[in-house]
Amino acid sequence: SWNKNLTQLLSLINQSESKDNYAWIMDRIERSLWHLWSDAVVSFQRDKEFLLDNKMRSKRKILIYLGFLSKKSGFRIQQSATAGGPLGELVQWSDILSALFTMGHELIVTSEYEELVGLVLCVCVCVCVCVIFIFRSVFFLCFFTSSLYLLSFVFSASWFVCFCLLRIIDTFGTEAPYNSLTYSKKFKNLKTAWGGQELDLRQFYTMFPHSPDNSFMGFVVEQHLNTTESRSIERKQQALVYGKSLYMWSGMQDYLSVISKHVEIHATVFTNSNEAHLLPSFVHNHGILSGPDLHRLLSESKLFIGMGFPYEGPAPLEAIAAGCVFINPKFNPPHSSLNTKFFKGKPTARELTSQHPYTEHFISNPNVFTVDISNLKEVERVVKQALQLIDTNKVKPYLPFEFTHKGMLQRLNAYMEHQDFCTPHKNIWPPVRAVRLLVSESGQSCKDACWSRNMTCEPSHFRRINKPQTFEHLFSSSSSAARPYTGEAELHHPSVSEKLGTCYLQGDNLLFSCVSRTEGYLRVCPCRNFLRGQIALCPDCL
Ligand code: U2F
Repeated sequence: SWNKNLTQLLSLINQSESKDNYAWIMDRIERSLWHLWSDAVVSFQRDKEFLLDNKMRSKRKILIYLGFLSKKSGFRIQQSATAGGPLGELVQWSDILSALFTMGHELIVTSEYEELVGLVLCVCVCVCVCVIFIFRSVFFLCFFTSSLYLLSFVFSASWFVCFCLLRIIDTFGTEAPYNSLTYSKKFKNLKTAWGGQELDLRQFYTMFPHSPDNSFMGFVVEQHLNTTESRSIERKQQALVYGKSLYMWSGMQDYLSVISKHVEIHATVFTNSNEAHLLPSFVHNHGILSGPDLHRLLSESKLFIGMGFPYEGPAPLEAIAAGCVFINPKFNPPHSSLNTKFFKGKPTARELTSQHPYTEHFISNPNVFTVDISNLKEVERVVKQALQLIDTNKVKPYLPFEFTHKGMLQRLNAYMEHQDFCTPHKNIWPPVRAVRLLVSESGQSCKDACWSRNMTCEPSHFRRINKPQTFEHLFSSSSSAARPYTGEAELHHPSVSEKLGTCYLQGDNLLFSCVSRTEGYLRVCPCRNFLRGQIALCPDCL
């Protein structure tokens, strides 16, 4: 059944040896956000929407390991939370804990390695003894891929049993060539400390729906003010700059000066007492604010100004939900692990066309303007246009459903109920009826091919369609269709070569990929439709 007892959740976290490191997380869970989880459940029950027949939902034992919060990791995430350090991950961890707890699962939370060893051994013994009954009711959530090496050591003999139970929270995502050890060994630039795990790519859960190959976990966008309250706040001729650390401001003087001709510039940047003079003189700095204060400031502002970093954080969604227009710096050429230090060593070559690709592609005008910030004329034009749209009430606060409490509960519940990486052939999800086969253009990825027909690539069906019959069905007139080449381990298979019309099956299950593409090849793609505002799910997925 659903669990609305906040005290129980907090005491569960409090039992952890390194509980001091959970202060920011506890604060987010405790303050106004908690009642919103309960409201989301009530609203689902009232509307009799999906899943709420409790008999249908299974209660699981979930071990949650937040390795980065351990004392030994030395990352000091909690300590830097009020000094401009990364908060995005803390946001997501708080929300995952809240959502799983609300859903009524039994949680064990730890971030200390020694504690983990005991817990995992205990769980693995159960798994080995009662594998058939237990594996579907145990669910591991492990943070950050490097922790996996530690875990594999702990699991030892039980590793193969436990492997399919892992869920990895992986902010920026993992792509097939980095995930496969054999393939990544072939190319020097594919070997990374975070890759080579050889899991099903959907066992990696990302912050945004970066790629259909991984599962989109997401988080909840915080909204402090109810609509009546926020309507009564008067929007001033002001902009808030997105950058809570001083180093993010380097080289931004000219860009911000142009904007400051039209609006007053505000900031929430952490500075030591001797650093305040490093900010441009026209900036009103509030220092790092608490969630509610930040949201009030957003509701009073018209623009939220990106400066290129941090990449893909929660703040632009909060600003857009508060009614600001987000000025999103465009990247040309796009930033990726091939050309940007921040992404070096991350197991993905995904290209960011702007600071915040989700807002660029899924939200866009009038809430978001993606602009080349080195082109000051263009910046000024866009700022004027955005201000005019706000002043004429043409910009409405917007929050995609997938970032609401209900959206996250719906998604996570579907994953918990349906994703099965232990016997994936038996429990194929989404069901076959949700999927359509499509042949891409030459050199096009399945992600793009499906998207061009208003669908998303569905990687869970690659294995099922990787058969000669698929080609016979798709290319009944082609002579080579009946005899596709097998055993070819290339990222773009299953596919057809444009010149020769030769058909290829994928020879390595670990290389199935929605995002891969090669000039001269037409990809064979499983695509599915999706719910409005919830790309991870489809009508038949619930
Ligand atoms: C992203 O992490 P960040 O922490 O840099 O992401 P932000 O978008 O700046 O903000 C995270 C939260 O911090 C809050 C704000 C957001 O919910 O409301 N906050 C605040 O409480 N007080 C303030 O004064 C300012 C912000 C991303 F999420 C990570 O995954 C990446 O690793 C990182 C680097 O790209 O960027």
